Amino acid sequence: MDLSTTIAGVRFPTCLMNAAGALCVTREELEALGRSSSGAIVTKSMTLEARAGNPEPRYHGFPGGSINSMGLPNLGYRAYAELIPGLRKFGKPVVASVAGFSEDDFVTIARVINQSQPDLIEVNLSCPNIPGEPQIGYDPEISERLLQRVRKVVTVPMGVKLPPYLDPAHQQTMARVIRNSGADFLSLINSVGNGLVVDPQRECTVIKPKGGFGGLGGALIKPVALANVRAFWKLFEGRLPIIGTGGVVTGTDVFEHLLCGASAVQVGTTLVEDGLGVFDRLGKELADLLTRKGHPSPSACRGALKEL
Ligand code: RRO
Repeated sequence: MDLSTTIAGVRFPTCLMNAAGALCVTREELEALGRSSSGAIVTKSMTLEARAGNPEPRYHGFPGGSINSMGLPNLGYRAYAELIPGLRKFGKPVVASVAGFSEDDFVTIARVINQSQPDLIEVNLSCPNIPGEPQIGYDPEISERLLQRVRKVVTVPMGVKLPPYLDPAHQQTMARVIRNSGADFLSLINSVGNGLVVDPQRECTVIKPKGGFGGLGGALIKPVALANVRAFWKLFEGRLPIIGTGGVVTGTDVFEHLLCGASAVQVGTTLVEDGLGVFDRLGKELADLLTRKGHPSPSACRGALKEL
């Protein structure tokens, strides 16, 4: 079955891809994504300068999901600007994830990265793991100003990676921000920030930074991810493409994201846990499920969730 999808006019050979942060920091990792069955190469969120990230242990997987406080380890935007043209040979979209510590950082990075011609830019407003730095996406005013500035320097499609919102009022406010910023797509959701996982045996935290607090991912966040995909799908009446992220472990999870309104799906925790073979498995599971249910393509069931 053809699992391809189109987002903001860009064709993806399959609707499954890595989430920013998962196996996508180094040239080797990005090229391995290029050779894999991922439908895109999404980079690690990049900052002005290269960063080693937070002290280890900073990622912990467990049966229900994962907790991380990576702290934005990345090569710095200049390195990615040099790498991106060479990644295009893999024949799939390259998505540059842009972060920063100030509004000016985002604008500087976006301007230069845009010139290296990724197929899309994803603006990360939702890193939960920098000590003392609140998640930008929880401040609508700063988010709007920042996005409007970035929009002015970006000519490729611009998307926004948002944190999870747990109240419809917050989703409505952010939908207004997104509308006013001219974003071309949304990626929903980043990890559920500042969770805490405890090891009762050792009576301690499982990651070191920030006293053990970190972003939650994997199966346990699926309902929050689906709720945000669905809420924004409705707020934009299906007219703004959404990449669903959160809790994708099986082809059925992908299907649920599609039903809620996603045009494509990113895989984070399960990619880190299972490796690059996950895209073949998920693709097969999704194709089998769609065939069994009589849906001709992923887009045929997009947003088609029935309400009781
Ligand atoms: O690097 C991280 O700690 C990180 C980032 Br930038 C992000 O956006 N989401 C996340 O869970 N971890």
